[in-house]
Amino acid sequence: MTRGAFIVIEGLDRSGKSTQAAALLARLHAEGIPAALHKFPDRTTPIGQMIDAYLRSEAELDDRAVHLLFSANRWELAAQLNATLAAGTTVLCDRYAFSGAVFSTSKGLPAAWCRAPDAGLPAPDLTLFLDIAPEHARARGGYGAERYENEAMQARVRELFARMGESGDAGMWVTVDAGQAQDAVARDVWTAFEPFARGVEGKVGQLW
Ligand code: T5A
Ligand code: NA
Repeated sequence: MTRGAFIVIEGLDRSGKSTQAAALLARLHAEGIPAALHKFPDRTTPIGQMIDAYLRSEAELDDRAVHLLFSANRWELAAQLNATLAAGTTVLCDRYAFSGAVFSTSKGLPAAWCRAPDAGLPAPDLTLFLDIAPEHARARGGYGAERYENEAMQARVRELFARMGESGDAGMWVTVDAGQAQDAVARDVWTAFEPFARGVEGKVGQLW
């Protein structure tokens, strides 16, 4: 049976993930492909509100505690995500477990510990990594408003994302040059997505 494709969009802060996720969703709808978009962290749930307060520096949380909240924020949507895919709808996720592992590891937590809570989550069929130099991302404005939005952290995150893609644990991983103009990025995103446009055969995988 054909199911929907599970596509994750990852990248540094300000790399254009939300912009590209919205553009891809609009194109899918225009082409008559059923599709839904989720964003992590999902700041609308009670867990997401705790994460939001932490990111805006309105609350302090232990590094491990907030890591587990980010993971729980994915788990609370996992069953719905599987059901949506099974119903034949393509799911786009703006950030996912790769952000979870990479950001907390960048803070100094052990990599294996960081990955453990996300083990068993639905695995994407394709991850699009929007790659941009931190100094280029910063020039887009708004940088510095939230925790982690500083160049030293972003440089570590970029390095760890690159290693994640090379490790093979992340499944199919395509790096897109997010420093280009918006429509050039969208064109590269579509080229990578196109093989999945008619859905996917077989079960959804599991991390990691
Ligand atoms: N995090 C997240 C964890 O630590 N653990 C986890 O498990 C998860 C899921 C918040 C933080 O949480 C961390 C990672 C983050 O530090 P978030 O809510 O996704 O995560 O916040 P950001 O990634 O910071 O979201 P941004 O909105 O900043 O970045 P986007 O979505 O990458 O960028 P976007 O599309 O909003 O664009 C940013 C600006 O650039 C312009 C846009 O118009 C906008 O002004 N722009 C371009 N300009 C020029 N050329 C282009 N090609 C452009 N594309 C977009
Ligand atoms: Na965003």
